[in-house]
Amino acid sequence: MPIQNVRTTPIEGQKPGTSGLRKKTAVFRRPHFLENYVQSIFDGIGGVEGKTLVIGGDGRFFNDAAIQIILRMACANSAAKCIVGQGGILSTPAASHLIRLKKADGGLILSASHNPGGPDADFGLKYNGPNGGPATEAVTDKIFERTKTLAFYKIAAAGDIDLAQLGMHKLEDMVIEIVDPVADYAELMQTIVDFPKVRNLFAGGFTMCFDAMHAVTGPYAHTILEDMLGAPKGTVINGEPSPDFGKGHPDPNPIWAKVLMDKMYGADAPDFGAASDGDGDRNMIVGRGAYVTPSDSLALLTAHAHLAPGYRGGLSGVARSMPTSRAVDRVAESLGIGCYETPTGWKFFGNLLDAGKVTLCGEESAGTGSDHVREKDGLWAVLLWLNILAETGKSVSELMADLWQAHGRCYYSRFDYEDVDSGKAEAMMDGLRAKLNSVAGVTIGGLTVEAADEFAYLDPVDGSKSTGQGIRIAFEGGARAVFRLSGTGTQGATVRLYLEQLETDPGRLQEEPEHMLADVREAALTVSDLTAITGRTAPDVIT
Ligand code: VG1
Ligand code: CO
Repeated sequence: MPIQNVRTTPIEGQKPGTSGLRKKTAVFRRPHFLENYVQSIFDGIGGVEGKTLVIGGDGRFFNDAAIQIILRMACANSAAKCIVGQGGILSTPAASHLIRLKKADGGLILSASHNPGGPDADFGLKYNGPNGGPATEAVTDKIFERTKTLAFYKIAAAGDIDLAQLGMHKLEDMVIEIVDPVADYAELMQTIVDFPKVRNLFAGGFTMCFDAMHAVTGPYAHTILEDMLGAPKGTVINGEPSPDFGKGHPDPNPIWAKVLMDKMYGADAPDFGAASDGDGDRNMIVGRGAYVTPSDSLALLTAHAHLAPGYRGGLSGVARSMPTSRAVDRVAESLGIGCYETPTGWKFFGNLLDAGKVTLCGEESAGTGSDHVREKDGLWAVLLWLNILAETGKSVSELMADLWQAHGRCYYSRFDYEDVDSGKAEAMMDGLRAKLNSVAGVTIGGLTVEAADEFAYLDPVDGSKSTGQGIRIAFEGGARAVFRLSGTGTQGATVRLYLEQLETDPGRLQEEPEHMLADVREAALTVSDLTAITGRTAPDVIT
């Protein structure tokens, strides 16, 4: 077999972040960069000899070329089989499902998620384990350690595989199966959501706009929403995946999904709007004139999931990432089910899901999911919403008003300060850290600090501990500010400031979030000295 053992040297900076390794595309295309990282993954998981891997990505620039390299390397490392989405396409949740369905040993997902794509933009790669979920920290640590000692990588000297051709292919001894990226996923959705009910909803004239943002969910949404559920053609917009996402920023939030927002707040707004991100794991939900924060969406889905066939028996428990608002905690309490608080990043939900401790989980960053896969799942969340809208006959804003009446409303907002000098961002976090022990009881800008700490997580399933997961400051009266540094950026540091204020007064449930969060924002800026230390007077993005 024409296997080459290529001599290489360790490349710095190959430490996986919140969700795999993300870098500028140009960095990924440097000599040996991708190859080193792939070999480190293979070595870090104990080799791939005889194993089956699922491979696919969000279709961004370099997706196909990178897949060809990965296939040649899997072959040279004696993998038995690779299952690849046609055209190299697999949404992140669909890849997770395929790993589980085909009982594969793991998968490689090529994506930088909501980051822009193109030769001058971002690329990413992550490894998911046999449960279909992102590698745990123990595994990513091993991969990173390997990147520091790597001396050789193995690659087969072979030509390209035609990724457009469905069916079985061979690369030396390795089998490559090219599969329809949508079919199995669509089938799974039908076991969870009441398709006939949602079809009736659309047949009755219910209108919707789904913005695929030129990213991977286009084909999934066309098939499921328009072909299977009978939503009129044109319901899905920007449904053709493109390597640079139509030069857009495929991040489903009110800033980047402005076209959809304008539609939903305009005169002829459809009944329901939704969007998904680059790799299809995020979702944005918006009703007619009613944006739903991801934290509230998680709470709403928790309250009503039993209306969908997949969750008829109720939920075993729920989990949210630490910065996600505590709205879901209040719903969980009323349902009498467990509620877990984990660090940011989907990898921390895997053990809870595997152990059956939780059924639903979510993050403030537009991620919601359940035990049907081991990734967050954008289109699934949209379908579950549709099921709930169909069952209740209520509008999005009516559902939200009911939820707030019953549980109070957690006003919520996230401020992102992007491309901050890393040293300054660290200095701000250090400054906060130094105050943690002395700040309780102190009144800042009218709010009194109740408790402050740096979040650490003890995994209740495997006992592993993750420290340094964000600084949280709780104030009396139900306000909270959380500070973290992003682990997905590719340039400088991104400071995330998460603000929350609980309101239970029935007369104050329809206020402007900006107004309701003014005090906690001031307190957070004061206690952190953010403006003085980073030089930033305003966030780049508010969601
Ligand atoms: C961000 C979000 C986090 C999410 C992660 C990956 O991480 O805050 O909630 O899990 O992106 O999502 P960070 O470290 O930048 O805050 V995705 O859709 O980019 O895979
Ligand atoms: Co994503």
